[in-house]
Amino acid sequence: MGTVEPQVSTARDVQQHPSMTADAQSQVTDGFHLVIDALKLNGIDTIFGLPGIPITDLTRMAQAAGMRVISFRHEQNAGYAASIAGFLTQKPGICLTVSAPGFLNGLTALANATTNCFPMILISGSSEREIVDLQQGDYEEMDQLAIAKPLCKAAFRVLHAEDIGVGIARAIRAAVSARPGGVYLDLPGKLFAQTLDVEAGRKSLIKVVDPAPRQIPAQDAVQRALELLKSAKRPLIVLGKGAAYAQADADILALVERTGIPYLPMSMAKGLLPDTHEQSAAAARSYVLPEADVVMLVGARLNWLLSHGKGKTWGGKGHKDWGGQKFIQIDISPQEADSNVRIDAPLVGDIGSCVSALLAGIGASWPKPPAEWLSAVAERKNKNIAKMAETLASNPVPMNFHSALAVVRDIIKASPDACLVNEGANALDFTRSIVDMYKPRKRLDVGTWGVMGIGMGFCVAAAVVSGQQVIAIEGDSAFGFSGMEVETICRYNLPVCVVVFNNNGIYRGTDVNPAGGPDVAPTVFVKGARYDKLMGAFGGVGVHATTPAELRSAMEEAIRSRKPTLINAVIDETAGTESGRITSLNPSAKKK
Ligand code: FYN
Ligand code: ADP
Ligand code: MG
Repeated sequence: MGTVEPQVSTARDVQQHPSMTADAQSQVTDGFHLVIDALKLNGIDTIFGLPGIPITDLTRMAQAAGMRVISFRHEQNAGYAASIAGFLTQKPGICLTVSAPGFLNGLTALANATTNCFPMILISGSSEREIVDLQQGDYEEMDQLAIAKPLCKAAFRVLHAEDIGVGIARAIRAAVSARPGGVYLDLPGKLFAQTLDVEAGRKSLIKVVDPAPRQIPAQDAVQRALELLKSAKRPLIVLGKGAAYAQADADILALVERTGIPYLPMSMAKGLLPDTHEQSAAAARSYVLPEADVVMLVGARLNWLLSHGKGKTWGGKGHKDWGGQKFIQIDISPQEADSNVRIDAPLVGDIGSCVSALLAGIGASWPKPPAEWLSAVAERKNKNIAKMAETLASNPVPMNFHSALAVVRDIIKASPDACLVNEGANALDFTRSIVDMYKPRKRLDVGTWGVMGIGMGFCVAAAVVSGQQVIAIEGDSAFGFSGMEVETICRYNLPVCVVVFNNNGIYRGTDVNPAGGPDVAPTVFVKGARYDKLMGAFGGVGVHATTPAELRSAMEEAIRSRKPTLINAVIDETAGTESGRITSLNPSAKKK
């Protein structure tokens, strides 16, 4: 426990203390107020949620107590918002839901947060324990704690008001310490009305001291990593979203620049160093992975996104064969190493501490990688960039992903502080490789699971947390998962510009029903849908754009006005491949 004494105050102090929200007359506080006071005491000032039994009053009282309460139309979107707020701030994002169905709606986001290492706390009200446990059929009956457990880092339930402080403290520590993740906190409806003497209540709260303690790497592990790195002829650094999360931006930049090693940013690590950095090997991905001899992973896992560190992508002969690389892996989780291939130099600790320990060992005179390696990477990269520039310069009719994204690329270049939210299949993959990012933690996307539906939740949270302009590039299918939240965006008047890349369907809009019946193919939507009118319905700005010029002026106007805007960008319905760049993950039928 921390060393800071909980503030003990007299009844008179309590009456004068603006942050203590108890009923001053009766000198009692209750479960509602203790939850709010515990969150505020820990610097948590925003709740993403959806009111209903039994937490409606909690949302009202939180707002009355000066918290920002952002109310959504579906809990999943509130959950995604909370999780990305956690990623952006290193504080657990709070999602608040009602019981059973509301809880389940939030649970997908909680599981996604855990998978992505985003710190988040899902707080759900729950029904009467006695009835739930005897399965007697209560209103919204469900054993939520048991269901949440396998999907999060930790799950807690608070039954007594005097334990709220401990419950919130444990939830915060679990969410942000070591590898961050999702935490579930179950608050039965009966808890909220329980009363406690104000002073006893105050004393029961905990201000968590050092919630995410630094984890200093062992010196021998640092030496091992440095020696391996020094022996490399063709070194490569892979930066993952753990590196972005760590907020060790200056040291990571120094590590890359002082070693002179080419680096590959994972999707959400784009912009950690500007994508235009001369050491970026993003445009030579398929060259550097198999060719590198020593790879240093910084907050990136060798999961499917890195082809599990083996197979053809890494120069292995068959899909299970390892390439010849040796790996250094910097990670806060001591269990991550060897999960897919051998890690020769695991470096366990928080990224800030690990990188600064490496920098201390590297000093000022670290030899640059061999010139042949650097020039081979540069040659590949420049060839790919030139090829890309050619594609982006063409202006086909109808507009395609490339000509539309050439516009987005310019817009982000001109507004590097804007957050870019991105989901879809082709809309995701093309945006990732075409739109350069210039600043850390500005690209927010589908992450480890490739989940669809993060779009509007991420937009709301990014705008609320950063106050900056948000631009979302959405496939028309992806947008559908959270589209109703454009009302939320309008309600809070957030500076969000949503661009829907509308090609009439999932992947593309041209599939036909093989059976010839009246139903359209499963991947096809209403042709020529006007998503812009959805935004108009709630008072935002809707624009129908069929050319890059129209798209450009609509985006520029959205940024200038900071008004909620939705641009229906009409894309060639034949453009787009099945699942974008991960077509190969589709099992192919043996029987045709
Ligand atoms: C990258 N590339 C570039 C640039 N950046 N070329 C020119 N200029 C620039 N700036 C090149 C890069 O070298 C690759 O070419 C190619 O563009 C693609 O780069 P990317 O996106 O980095 O690499 P790739 O192979 O697609 O990465 C694999 C992946 C990625 C699995 C990490 O596909 C990914 O993050 N996918 C997420 C998919 C997802 O979640 N989908 C949602 C579900 S969709 P080569 O080097 O020539 O290969 C449901 O169906
Ligand atoms: P990407 O998908 O970008 O490759 P991953 O989500 O797979 O990134 O990997 C992120 C890794 O970063 C996880 O293994 C996680 O344990 C680690 N991580 C997260 N935060 C920190 C931190 N502060 N210090 C060290 N490692 C971290
Ligand atoms: Mg589509």
